[in-house]
Amino acid sequence: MLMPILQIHSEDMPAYAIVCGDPARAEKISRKLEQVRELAFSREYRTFVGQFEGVQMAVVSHGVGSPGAAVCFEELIRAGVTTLIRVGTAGSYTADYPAGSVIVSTAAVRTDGLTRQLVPDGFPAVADIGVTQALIEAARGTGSGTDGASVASDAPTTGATKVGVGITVTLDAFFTGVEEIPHRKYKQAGALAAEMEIAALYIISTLRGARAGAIVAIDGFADSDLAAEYDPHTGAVANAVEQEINTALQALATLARQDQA
Ligand code: R1X
Repeated sequence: MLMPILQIHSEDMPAYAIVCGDPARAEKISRKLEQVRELAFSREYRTFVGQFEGVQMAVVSHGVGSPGAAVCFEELIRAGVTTLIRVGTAGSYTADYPAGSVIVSTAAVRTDGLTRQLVPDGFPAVADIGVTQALIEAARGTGSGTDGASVASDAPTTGATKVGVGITVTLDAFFTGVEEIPHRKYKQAGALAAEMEIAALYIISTLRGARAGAIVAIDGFADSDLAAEYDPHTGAVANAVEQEINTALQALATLARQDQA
């Protein structure tokens, strides 16, 4: 069956998918796969399939923001994907996790408009516990590891990359207007970072019976003046992105092997 917006056929789709915002990043991730094929590049949605450690998986870009990303998540699940991991970027709420860190998102605060049109207020946007555990273990190097960047399981860092685990906030507005976004309250309440798509991923996965998790590379501070200070194009951020990609690939392969056991 042809998915009308992603322009992919369900017959070509594996059960496992990495999703990311940037089509260029999808292409970069796809280079880590074997027997890779590009299935479609429709709007912001670029789809590759291939194998990682013998596991057939897809890599798909979903663009910026929850409504567009939701289209991607819905069509992937309709096409037969059952496990999704988002690899993204986010702004940090804490100096404990500066640019160059990575955070595994256990749940997302739903400040977006999209999920309000899908489920009632108060319904939680939560990650799948198995996917989250696989991400944490891969990030901390207790999994089998994809490269030399892993460290001991009790260490909170991976090479130069600090690994946090906790709640993230999903926003719609990237650049602010005249309304205040209550970053201080999210931070005081314990959220670690803010981004723009995880709530959509978790709500749609829960609604449709798929499982999902997310890992984000920190590329700045969420409550700083973005126009003046935001520079995601640093070596530290690139290193964290590389780390989260390897972590997600490893976690997805581990989950697939667990499913087959
Ligand atoms: O999720 C956010 C969005 O997709 C984080 O980065 C993008 C904006 O640059």
